[in-house]
Amino acid sequence: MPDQDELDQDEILKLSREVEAAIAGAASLEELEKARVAALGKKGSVSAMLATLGRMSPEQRKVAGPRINGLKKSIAAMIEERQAVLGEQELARRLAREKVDVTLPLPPAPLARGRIHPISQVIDEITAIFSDMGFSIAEGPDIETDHYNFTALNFPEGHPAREMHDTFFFNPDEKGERRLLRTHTSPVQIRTMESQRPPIRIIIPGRTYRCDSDQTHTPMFHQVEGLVIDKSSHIGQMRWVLEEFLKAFFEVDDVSTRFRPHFFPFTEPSMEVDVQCDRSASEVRIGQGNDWMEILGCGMVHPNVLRNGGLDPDVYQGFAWGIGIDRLAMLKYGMPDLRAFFDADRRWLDHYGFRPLDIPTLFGGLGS
Ligand code: 2NL
Repeated sequence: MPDQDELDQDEILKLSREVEAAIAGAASLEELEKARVAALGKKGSVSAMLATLGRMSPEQRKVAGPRINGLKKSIAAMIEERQAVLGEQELARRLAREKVDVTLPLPPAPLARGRIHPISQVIDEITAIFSDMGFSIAEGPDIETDHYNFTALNFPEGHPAREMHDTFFFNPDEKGERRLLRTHTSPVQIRTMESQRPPIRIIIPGRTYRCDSDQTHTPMFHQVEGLVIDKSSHIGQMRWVLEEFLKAFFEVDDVSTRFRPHFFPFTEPSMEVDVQCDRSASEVRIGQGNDWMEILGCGMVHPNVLRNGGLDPDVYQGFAWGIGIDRLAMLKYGMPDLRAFFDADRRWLDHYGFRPLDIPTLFGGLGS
């Protein structure tokens, strides 16, 4: 029969091997923590063995005490060692798992994802072309008076042309005056004549409004008008300016045009301009071909309009024109339905829109 000391020795050795095996067998920090609690925790095996010291005789305690405490220390040291090893293994696994592939393409930044609306693009293109010819850009209010929208532009009171414009009128004010949404950008030209001395060379791109809505008309649309006033402005210059514009805008070397007599109250003579085109392919090609397409209206500024703008028609003469921007955009970029312009459909804009940093210039290419 072994004496008490040997028995303790055996039990201590046995427990030491068990705990050692549990620590060595812990495959993760989590399992190691479980092994630590099972041995050194309040209800752990080593703590239970320490509690037996109280029931021993002083002599027994003298021998067993340092041994059990030694066991506790060596276990703590073992756990620490294993903790370091497992910690490093876990870090290595995480580093392998969380690696970043720097060769993957970046998701596009907001500036690269945004798109410029084709109308804004076409306005920028038109602006670039006329700026290059020495024109300035003028702008004015969308809400106008009857005077600037009609009277000053030589529309007589009660003239049928006023009705033809399908004007949006506001309710009359206290003085009985009715404001309106401008039906063309021409009021801006009158305002410019009043505020600026000739020579005048301006273009006015902007929103215009008419109470009309079907497949080819929207109640709000865009127009660019041009005005040149000097002492010797003439139709020959007008034809040159318009043909240069059409060549630059449609990016072709040559255009053939046809100036047909027409009527506008604000010009005399007035003309509509057709441009030669080819409709044999799926898209309309501007420049050459067997067909004609009406593209703009123009004329020499009516003497009454010069007078209404504060200029003496015996000293000054000028020419002016107006073009629909929306139709120009449809023609150049092959968009079949005008109404889609104002639907705010992201998919449409992703397809037909332009990149914000590709600003149109004559040297860099307008529509590139
Ligand atoms: C068209 C025709 C045109 C003008 C606009 C104009 C302005 C002033 C004086 C004289 Cl202040 N004319 N503008 C002249 C001729 C035609 O537009 O069919 N536009 C879409």
